[in-house]
Amino acid sequence: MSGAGIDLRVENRFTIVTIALAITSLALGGLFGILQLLSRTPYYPKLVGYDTYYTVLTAHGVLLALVFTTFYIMGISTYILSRQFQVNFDPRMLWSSLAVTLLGVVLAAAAILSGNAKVLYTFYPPLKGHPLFYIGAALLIIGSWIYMVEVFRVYFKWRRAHPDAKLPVPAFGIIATFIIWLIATPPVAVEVVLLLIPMSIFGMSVDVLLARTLFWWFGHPLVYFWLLPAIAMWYYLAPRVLGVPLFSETMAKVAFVLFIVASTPVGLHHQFVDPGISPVLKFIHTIFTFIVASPSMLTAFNVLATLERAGRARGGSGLIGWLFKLPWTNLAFAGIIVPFLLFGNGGISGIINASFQLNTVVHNTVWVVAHFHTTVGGATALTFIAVTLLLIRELLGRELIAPKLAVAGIYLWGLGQYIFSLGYYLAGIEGVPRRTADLLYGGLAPPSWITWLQVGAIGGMIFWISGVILVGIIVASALFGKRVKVGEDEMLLDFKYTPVRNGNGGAVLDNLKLWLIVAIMLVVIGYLPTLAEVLGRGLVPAPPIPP
Ligand code: HAS
Repeated sequence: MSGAGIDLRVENRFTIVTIALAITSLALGGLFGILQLLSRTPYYPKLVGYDTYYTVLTAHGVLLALVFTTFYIMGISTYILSRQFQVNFDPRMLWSSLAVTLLGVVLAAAAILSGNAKVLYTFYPPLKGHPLFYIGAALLIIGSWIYMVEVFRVYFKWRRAHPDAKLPVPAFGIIATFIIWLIATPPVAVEVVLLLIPMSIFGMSVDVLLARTLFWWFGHPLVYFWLLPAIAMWYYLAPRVLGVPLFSETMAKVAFVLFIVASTPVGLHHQFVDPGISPVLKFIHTIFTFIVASPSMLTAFNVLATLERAGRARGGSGLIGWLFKLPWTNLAFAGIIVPFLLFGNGGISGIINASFQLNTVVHNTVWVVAHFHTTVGGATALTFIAVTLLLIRELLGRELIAPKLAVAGIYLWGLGQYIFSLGYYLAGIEGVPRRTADLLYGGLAPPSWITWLQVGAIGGMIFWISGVILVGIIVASALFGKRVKVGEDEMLLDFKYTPVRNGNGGAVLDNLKLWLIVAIMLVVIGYLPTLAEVLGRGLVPAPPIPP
């Protein structure tokens, strides 16, 4: 198996193994998802008890938000960059990064599944889990760093060979993803290694505000680590499926640059109600939050304009006539448009989350659960699933066993998430709390809570069924699909790129070192005063509490 020149067998094998691990995490995480959804919905079957609920919720969040995404991004980044740059990855770096990451996942999963880490995927202290959970988390980060170093080595090797070439958009998105990872991950490593591992082993007391501030320094840019590979694939796949160029490659790169520079100094928007941090600093992070929302809106425009260009090229006319000319039954198109529309849903609720006053209404309610199921569970996860369906044919050389059912599964996922999010947005506005096993409150819960939670559960069951269908098709096709030889001209995901000379404006956009420096400066503006304030008030360590 090679792609357009160099021998890609190692990269292909790594992509197959990591995406197989990602899909396994998706399946397990999804199983925990339906267990908790039904158990927490009033008058639905209690499949798990209150105590197990928090183990199941921790497993669901860790397996999907952290494990599924990390493995998938390692795999698809290797696939994309090796083809775009025609540069081989170092097998020792690939497999050692996977080994360390996998060891971390196994240790954390052992702690969770044994019921000794009911700390949820944000592992806020003073809740204390088993040391293996935190050691596992640290290894997952270290494994991702090993991989990140290799990504940058491959990029610089390509850049040295092509100093004046334009950086292609998909590769730009992947490199931007890891620049954000480079800026975002040190604080959570400090939190886990210097605070939480000593807390879990020696019972050390931990300043909760400091730990949360370090976590959210990492926690929001984490969402763009999840989002950018999906957006990079929208930008690449849409033109290939539709037969028209992307509306604006420059706009795509401006969006990635804005993600790089503004994704990190925003974490206080997760801490609007935290005491001990001044409103001025929270307001500064709010400004950066609205800045970092803008590249998503550029993406909205860029993708929609590309769709319109394609619809009109196919004979569409009038204000919306072009919509009906788009290939809605095409698997690759469905795999772009449904995640994109889900991101419209989740992104707009993110804007509401980020509005200081509105956040006090929605914070810690199931509104936020609707927000992140349509973002990471919609835009990201569904794009990753759709691309996996395409890779089965193009990388594994197997036909999908039920391609039409796969397309239906993608639309069903979208329908289910829209119904789920409707129920949970409206329940959230009414104050229904998240991360809570019993929502009846001994019969005191308002009737409207019950109605909207049950609407959410119907949507959740629909999108869980679509997940079973899609994962089932992925596994069955990978194992039993009819073998097929896919010609290079048939490939949608060949990511082939022949270097072309950059224009002046393009050279500025491609100057990633410049954007890294700007990003670091903005992080200093956002976090130096924040840490000074948190540390300056005198630490208030809280003794650990076993969950
Ligand atoms: Fe978020 C909480 C704010 C994007 C994930 N977010 C979370 C959590 C997760 C998460 C996992 O300000 C929970 C963390 C926890 O456990 O506590 N988020 C934002 C903002 C954005 C945003 C402003 N989030 C994401 C993405 C995620 C993600 C992306 C995963 C991939 N988020 C917050 C805030 C909180 C939060 C607060 C804390 C809440 C609290 O109090 O706890 C922005 O980046 C969003 C920008 C996007 C847009 C949409 C662009 C539209 C597009 C398509 C348009 C489609 C059209 C077609 C026009 C502005 C690209 C029509 C279709 C329609 C349906 C309109």
